[in-house]
Amino acid sequence: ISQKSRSLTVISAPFSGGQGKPGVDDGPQHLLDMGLVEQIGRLDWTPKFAGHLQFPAVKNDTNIGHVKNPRYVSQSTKNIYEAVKKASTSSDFTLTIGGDHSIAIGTVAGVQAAHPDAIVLWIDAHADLNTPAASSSGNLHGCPVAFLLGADEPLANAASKEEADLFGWVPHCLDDSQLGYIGLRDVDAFEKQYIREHKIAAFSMHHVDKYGIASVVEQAINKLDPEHKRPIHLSFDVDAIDPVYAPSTGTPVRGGLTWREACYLCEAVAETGRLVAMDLVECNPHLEDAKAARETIAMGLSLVRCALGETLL
Ligand code: HAR
Ligand code: MN
Ligand code: MN
Ligand code: MN
Repeated sequence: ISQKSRSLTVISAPFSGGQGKPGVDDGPQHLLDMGLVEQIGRLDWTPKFAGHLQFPAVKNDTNIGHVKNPRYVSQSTKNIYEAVKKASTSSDFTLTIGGDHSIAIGTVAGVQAAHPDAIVLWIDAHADLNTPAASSSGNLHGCPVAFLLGADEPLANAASKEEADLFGWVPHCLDDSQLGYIGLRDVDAFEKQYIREHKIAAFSMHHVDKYGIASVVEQAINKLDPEHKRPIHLSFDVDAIDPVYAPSTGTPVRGGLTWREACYLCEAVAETGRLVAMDLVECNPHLEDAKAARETIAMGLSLVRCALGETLL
């Protein structure tokens, strides 16, 4: 199927409040500086850069229980939700560049608003499925999937009902059967139990070793969408990739996808012709040295190009 001149909106979400390391908010600018929009324009897409979303600071954003930056994350991801909903309704493809993975609270909910039947492929070393109560770190980038599935409870130890319901606006838009993981290798006990009990399609690095990446992508898509007709949202956390290739990220875990496995995954999804949205998150150019940062950003750019069909003949 020709993808000639399909419209694509690039949304920048320079947000770092879902975790503790500054610099991940500078990921979008580095991706843009290294040529993101020009590279997309050379493929069969017409990109439009929608600008950097703004995330006004929240005063007195004290922890609720052990949950960090709760008001800031709620408000910012709501902005992202509105922007992604608008873009997904009006253009063929929405690319959101982060930022930490908490931004996916907004991107997934926004894409689901336009494409309620879309399946979500969550490519990550982590499951990001902790409820705020189950999270041991209190970092909300470890929680987006719990909000989207509706596994979350009102926040414990809140001073008021309004505060307890800070994430009550997040639509429970994902069904267990709409979500598939690839690349997992650092999953908390609560998350493992949830994945088992809810029979979520989850392919860890063990499965990538055992079956190979081509089979894993095929198995994941077959399980979520046996009739091969549903739109696909790819939420790609760069820490799914081995730190050898993507070192500048906040929570690196050894034993990840190789450069080619990561690109292959994106190519295979592109090949379906049904990809409608992609997130690229957790590139932190302020971590490691300048060379490592450049390599990480270059990896991210390759993923985007592969997902947009660059290597398909
Ligand atoms: N599971 C851990 C937590 O909840 C670590 C999460 C790290 N998350 C990301 N995004 N880097 O995938 O804190
Ligand atoms: Mn993640
Ligand atoms: Mn991760
Ligand atoms: Mn909820």
